[in-house]
Amino acid sequence: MATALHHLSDYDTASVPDASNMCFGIVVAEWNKDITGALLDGCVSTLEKHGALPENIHVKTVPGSFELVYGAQQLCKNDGFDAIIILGSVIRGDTPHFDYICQGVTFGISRLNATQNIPVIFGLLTTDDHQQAVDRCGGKLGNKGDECAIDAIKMAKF
Ligand code: DLZ
Repeated sequence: MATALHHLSDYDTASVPDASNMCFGIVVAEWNKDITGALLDGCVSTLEKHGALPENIHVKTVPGSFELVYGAQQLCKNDGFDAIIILGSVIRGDTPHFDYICQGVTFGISRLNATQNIPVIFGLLTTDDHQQAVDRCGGKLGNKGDECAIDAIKMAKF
């Protein structure tokens, strides 16, 4: 079966606006921190590559991905942000916990996007195993954190 690969090259990176006057909030989960730390590194370096100043990139941590919704909602109250990014990694286990967390975060972030005035970018890796997550946080399938940075800059200019 053919595999659809989504890389940064799928994006129109030539038309990314200058981010030097933009301010970003990032909420990152501690669970699977080897993965989420790499997502964060990619996200911050891509924001800076497009001009964002380090002092305009504000990072908050939450314990697990389920708390990303609360964290993003809190940041939405600060109208100084041009965009908010959530970063997490949920890895399927033996119980339905994975599905509940993924559904909860997806619903919660969708609701924020429909009700708040700041775009919230969805950087949640939802994988069947650890290796699939490694592949997507700077491995052979790129870095979801980089993609989220591009999304955030573009949506800040929407
Ligand atoms: C409990 C839990 C489990 C089993 N798996 C993950 C995971 O793979 N990724 C993640 O970010 N968080 C996980 N958590 C923690 C929940 O997101 C949450 O922190 C707790 O249920 C407390 O609300």
